[in-house]
Amino acid sequence: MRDASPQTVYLKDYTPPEYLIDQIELHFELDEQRTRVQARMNVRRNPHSSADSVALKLWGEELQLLSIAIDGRPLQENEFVVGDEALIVHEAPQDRPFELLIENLIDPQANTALEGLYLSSSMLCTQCEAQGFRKITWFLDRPDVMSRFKTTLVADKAKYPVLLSNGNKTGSGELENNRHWVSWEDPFAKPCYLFALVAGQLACVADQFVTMNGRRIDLQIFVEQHNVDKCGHAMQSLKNAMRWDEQSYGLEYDLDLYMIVAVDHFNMGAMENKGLNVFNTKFVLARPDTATDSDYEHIEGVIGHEYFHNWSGNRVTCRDWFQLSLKEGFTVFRDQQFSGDMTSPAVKRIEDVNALRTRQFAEDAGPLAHPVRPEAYIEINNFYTLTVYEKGAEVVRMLHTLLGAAGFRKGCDLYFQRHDGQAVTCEDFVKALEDANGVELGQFRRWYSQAGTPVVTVEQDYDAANGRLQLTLRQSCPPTPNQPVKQPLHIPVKLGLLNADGSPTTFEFAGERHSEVTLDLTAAEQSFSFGNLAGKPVVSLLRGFSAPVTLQMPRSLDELAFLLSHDSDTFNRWEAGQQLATQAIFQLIDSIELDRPLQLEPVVVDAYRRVLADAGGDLSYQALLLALPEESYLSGQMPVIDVEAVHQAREFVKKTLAENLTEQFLELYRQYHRDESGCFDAGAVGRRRLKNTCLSYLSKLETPDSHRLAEQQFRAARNMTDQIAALAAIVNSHHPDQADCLDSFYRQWQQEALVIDKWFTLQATSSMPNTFAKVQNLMRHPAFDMKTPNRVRALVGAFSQSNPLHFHAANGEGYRFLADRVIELNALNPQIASRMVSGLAQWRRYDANRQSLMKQELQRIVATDHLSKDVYEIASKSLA
Ligand code: 0A1
Ligand code: ZN
Repeated sequence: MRDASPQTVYLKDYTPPEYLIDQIELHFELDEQRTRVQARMNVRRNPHSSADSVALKLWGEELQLLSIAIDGRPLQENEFVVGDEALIVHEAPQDRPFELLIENLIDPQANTALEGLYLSSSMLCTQCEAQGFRKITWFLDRPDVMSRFKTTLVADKAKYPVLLSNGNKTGSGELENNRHWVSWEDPFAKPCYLFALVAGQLACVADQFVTMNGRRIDLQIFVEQHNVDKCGHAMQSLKNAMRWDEQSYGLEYDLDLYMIVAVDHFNMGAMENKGLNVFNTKFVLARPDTATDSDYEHIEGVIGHEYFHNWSGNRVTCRDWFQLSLKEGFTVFRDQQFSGDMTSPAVKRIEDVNALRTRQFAEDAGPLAHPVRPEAYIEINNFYTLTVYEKGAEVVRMLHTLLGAAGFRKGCDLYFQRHDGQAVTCEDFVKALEDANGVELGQFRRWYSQAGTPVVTVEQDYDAANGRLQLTLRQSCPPTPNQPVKQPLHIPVKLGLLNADGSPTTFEFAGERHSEVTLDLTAAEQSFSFGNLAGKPVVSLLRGFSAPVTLQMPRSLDELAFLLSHDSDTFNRWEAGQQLATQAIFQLIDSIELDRPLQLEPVVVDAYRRVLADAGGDLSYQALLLALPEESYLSGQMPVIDVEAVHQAREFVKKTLAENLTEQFLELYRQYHRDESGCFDAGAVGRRRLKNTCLSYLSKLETPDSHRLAEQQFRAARNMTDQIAALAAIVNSHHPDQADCLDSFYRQWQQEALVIDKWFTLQATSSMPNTFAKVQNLMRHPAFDMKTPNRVRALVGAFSQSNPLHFHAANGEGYRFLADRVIELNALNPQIASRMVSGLAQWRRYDANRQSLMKQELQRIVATDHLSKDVYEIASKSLA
């Protein structure tokens, strides 16, 4: 039970701030347990507020007040009141600006929630988004209050030789008792969620970047000394991102210094604090022997993401937290474009869509579904969701598709110019795009307010006599919480047509000749007609996944195999393979449920044989064509999820393909396997990806040869991509030396936290029997720590979110285990606790037995004493 009933905040209740704080001077006397904060603020009434109260309410939590004064006069006790969440000055000066001076104490060491000022290993750092600044001092902690910050940090010189904050360094000096100080000034007004400070024994990796206007920017990455050899890729990614934003959006960096600090304890991936990003070490540190190719890609993406926020987020920020997707959806879209340009746009698009469909679609179909711009929250930290980020990026991508690249750029230019230095809304963004292009996007706006994944169905009618094809598209969207009835959306549907021999064909549409066209589906039902056709074409629809919808278009296995061989759209070609495998797997699931013998259709084996023989030379793409749809993606398409049947059917397909195509898999494996130390270039990455995909198939053979192949690669590997791929093959098969390989991996890497995270995850996600017992044992492993979010995610998160087979064990042991961990974490770190609840949120999708077991655990969580708002909101909404 919660101590008090939590308040819901509504978008419709937004009002402008009653006061503004133009400037704040912060003075910190840093100490692990007793940090003293002095905040000197220039406050004035907001001329745009129509409120008439004379009180000044400042947010603050877990703070100990030492003193408060206005214009130098200490306030009497009856002039203000301090509560759990806020400090209220009953009568603030109305007719003039005034100076408010507050002094308070905080205890960073006791801060296991990792919000506000906290201790990570031996360094002090901050996390203020969304509302962490109120754990540092009392303030108007809301994004539409923007202030200029000056910060002075005082600390012990030996323990905290490096003292960082936002902006430019303006001074430093020595003090008595081995203390020193450094002061910083950020010339750009910013909301307090972008404030940051870091203090610690940090080594600095430095470089420079010359901007398009010839300005020289210092780039500094701060890490613990033993990690200085793992910063090269992050630095290169930063420079690439800076250049890319200049070239693609005309946006230049604005301060003289850009700093990144890597910390071990972090609730999320990274944070875009102005001029001083704080990163989870996972998204900075990489060396070929410790990080996989996919880690390298994620680092590039997250470094880009945080850098791009400097404009989409910092220079133009959000008016309120309901507008979160204004900065997040846009910035994810920008980082996706960047990563695609750095590697392969085709591969990147497939990876992004795959993640969206397996994870965001589930969120959109469950009890936690919400619009890209939510309308209500209890705890804003719960709304850093796949919907706000990933679906938000799809919404921006659709705008890009509808306006074209040049029109979109014009719109962005106007947006940044019009709103620089402001806190604005999603509406302002769409308006700028409209105004710059002279278009009207009225109906499109529904993407921001309507939750749920639309379903689009297709009916084809070919008129052979006139060479005309008519397509009738219908859209609908299932109800979501608080939105029983849905309106039609503006859905861009990209289309191409193929001749019977597989070649692309041009066609007449709306009086013009096209080879590809984007249809504007705006009505619930709409027909489109294509002429000048020589024969009945094969339709390639929703190319590039032009809208985040579920397309229902019944096709035969033969037609899918045809598209897998011929579609010139790289996304749809991959999609055809996914659907082919999906249909084959669902046929097998039917057989399993009817207790019939299992048999894989020969057309599937033939299709994969052709992909193995040739996929056009892009090896990463070829590897993606060979990868079977994930269990969670398949489950998402079942009315009642049968985890065991899904697993068994998918494994059967994988094993059957491996048996029928052993020679082909082996040949490709041998062709691309190298004894290499590993470097992150497209050629090597593609080779490893394809080769390791082959290894994964071959390991399903469970023969002495296949075991030997995996173990040889494991023992000889000189890069983490190969080592972990081999260990995964070993851990997911009945390999005789599994225990020994796991032990030797642990011994080799015990000093590298990020590698040990992988070691936990591999074991937590194994499909082999006894996995649950192993997970329980790993909870007692000396390297496990509930206070380190990366570790919790690596073990508890991986087991509950990426091991459907064992987490959903019919006896409910997985559910009980997870609820126990959530309750434990609730007291330590509410944000992490609430993220773990998501394993139980989808309970309605399972059979009656599992439903009742999961529900019971959710009820047990809701009944816990001292439940945080975070966990309460997710658990109670899951039950509703
Ligand atoms: N704005 C960051 C994500 C972030 C959000 C909240 C955090 O703490 C609660 C931390 C980071 C980003 O999009 O990268
Ligand atoms: Zn972001």
